[in-house]
Amino acid sequence: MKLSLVMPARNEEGCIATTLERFTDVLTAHAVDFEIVVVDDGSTDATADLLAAISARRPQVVPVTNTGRHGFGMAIRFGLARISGDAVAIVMADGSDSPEDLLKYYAKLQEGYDCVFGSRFIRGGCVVDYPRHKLLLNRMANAFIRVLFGLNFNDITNAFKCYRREVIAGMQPLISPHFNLTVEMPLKALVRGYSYAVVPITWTNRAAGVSKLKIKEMGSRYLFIVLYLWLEKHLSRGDYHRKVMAPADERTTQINA
Ligand SMILES: Nc1nc2c(ncn2[C@@H]2O[C@H](COP(=O)(O)OP(=O)(O)O)[C@@H](O)[C@H]2O)c(=O)[nH]1
Ligand SMILES: [Mg+2]
Repeated sequence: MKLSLVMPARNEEGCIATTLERFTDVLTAHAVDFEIVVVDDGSTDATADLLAAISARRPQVVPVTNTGRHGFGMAIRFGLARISGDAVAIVMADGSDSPEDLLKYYAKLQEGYDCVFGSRFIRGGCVVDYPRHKLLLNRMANAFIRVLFGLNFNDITNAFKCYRREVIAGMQPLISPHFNLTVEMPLKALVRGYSYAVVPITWTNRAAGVSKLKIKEMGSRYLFIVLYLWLEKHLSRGDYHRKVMAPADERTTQINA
């Protein structure tokens, strides 16, 4: 099974080389067939030059430039339309996510799950250096989502998750342009009936560069996407459920078109 990583990167000159080395080293050492689609959209620092140099040395690294509208969600969607793998993991460029955790995801996929989600907030998981105000908001948002959707899973808002290719096809059309895509993807997969496994993961705050998440601007957008999926779950009468969707092949062709 080939694994594609989609990695959004904006002004990550301080982190991108180390992140790519860590992932390529660990995945290569474990004989995983993989590619890393790195989506630069509008970096004004040396990110693009670094990506060109790294991909010349490491052929699994595939840099692409988002020529359309910018934004975290737009960049990931641009990358998703360009993967060649059987499954995809969304991975941050700032080094927050761990390649060892990705190996756990890969193992779970091989057990047959449609999606694999990590949690930083279950036994065995942890956060290192998580900003305090963000942690508080994160826990409140996740508690809200859990109650609204009746979930046991408690880390919907983290982007680092893994999906089979058919699930990405079944999620279309993705509509979030910003960080709210991190909530749209897993909630949509759940509402549309795909299976998932949960594994404990570690998250480490970036060692260089600055966070681009602006919580004030994002609050209403997160709420919008949560309520949209709540409406789909309760009012759409299963119209978008995996069982009534077109065959996966057809949908994959559509997103690649
Ligand atoms: N392509 C792209 N990547 C972005 C954008 N905003 C953030 N990122 C990337 O998304 C990841 C997470 O962003 P980050 O600023 O670390 O957010 P935080 O960890 O939530 O504070 C990093 O890899 C960023 O480079 C964007 O507008 N476009
Ligand atoms: Mg970060």
